[in-house]
Amino acid sequence: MMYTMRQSWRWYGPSDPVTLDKIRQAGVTDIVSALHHIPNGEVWPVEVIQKRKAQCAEKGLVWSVVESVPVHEHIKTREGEYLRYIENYKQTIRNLAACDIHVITYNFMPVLDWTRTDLAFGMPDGSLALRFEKAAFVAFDLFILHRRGAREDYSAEEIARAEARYREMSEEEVHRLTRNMIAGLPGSEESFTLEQFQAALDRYKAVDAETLRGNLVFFLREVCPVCDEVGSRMVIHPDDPPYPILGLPRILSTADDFRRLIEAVPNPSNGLNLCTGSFGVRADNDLPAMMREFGDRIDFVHLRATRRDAEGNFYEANLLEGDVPVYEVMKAMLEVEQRRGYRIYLRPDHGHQMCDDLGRRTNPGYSCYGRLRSLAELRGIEYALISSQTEG
Ligand code: DNO
Repeated sequence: MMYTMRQSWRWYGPSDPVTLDKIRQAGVTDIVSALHHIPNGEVWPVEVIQKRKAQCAEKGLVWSVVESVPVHEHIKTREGEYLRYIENYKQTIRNLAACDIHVITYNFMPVLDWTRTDLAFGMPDGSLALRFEKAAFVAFDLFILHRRGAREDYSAEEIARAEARYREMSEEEVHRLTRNMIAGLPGSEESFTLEQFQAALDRYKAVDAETLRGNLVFFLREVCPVCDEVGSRMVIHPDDPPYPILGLPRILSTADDFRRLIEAVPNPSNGLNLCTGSFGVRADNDLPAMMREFGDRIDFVHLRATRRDAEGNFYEANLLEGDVPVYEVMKAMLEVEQRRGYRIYLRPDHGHQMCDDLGRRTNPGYSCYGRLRSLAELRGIEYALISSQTEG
């Protein structure tokens, strides 16, 4: 059986409880990783990249996708030493290319990378999922963080619901919620105290969505020519969740956002990481259509399914039971791959904590069994798609 997708797996490095020996047994060929110990904004030296590559190669795996080279906050707000950080970013791109790593994931979300209120939401089958609960989130914003001006962002009904939710929280739950919000989920690289967090939010006072978009365009106009030269591609990860939170601007939540980005920066290296779970939280994102429209620029896909409700809550569902039309996305992806003659890197994302991973330390969303389950399902879909093509 020839698979078209390049099966990959996120590995957080030597401290990841899901080791390379286990990943090898998942049957993937490629590793998605990052040098998490290097501070945001600094250059990734060739020797350090090579060392990580060698660790993977020893187990027969290839480190081929970076997730992420973080974009320093000063680049997002265009202040302080942002020009130096951009030069450093360019050097990192060159160094990665010298080590044959050409797909670079990044995001342009202010302050926080991805956000969840609950990291252990009980599913009916006994496994645990990640969840974003609107009322808990608003309760955090209004009654724990006491963010300045927060009340203006919510309706009277949302405030009442959050107040009731807050009143029923135990001290322990308040503590846990606070940690989930500001202590940094895996990969986000930054964590805060409540005071630091408010200060970080304040730095975006004068940065509205159009300013932030302009800053992203400025950044890409600087780094994309370097990528074009060394044959690499920057793939932007969408906002998660895909709407404004905490008064912060958002600029990559819809198909139109990406359309605007490639109009402003048409370089071939300006690419997209199609994260179906993030985009899929919005009912107005047509994921198979996005795969078809932007396919030429999609080198990396995160396949996971979220399930949303009318109140604005969502949780990470079993892959085939969420709002994401996984079969149609895979079908569109296969068409894109065949047209381009390119095998897209795909990784299972945010699995449930289940089976032997329950009760063990796992990086939230990055359990072993949950992701294995998703990967097996993805393979099955592709296997069936390819088999039915050759039948016809
Ligand atoms: C969460 C991840 C994100 C992603 C970054 C990319 O699980 O998908 O943290 O890695 O946003 O820069």
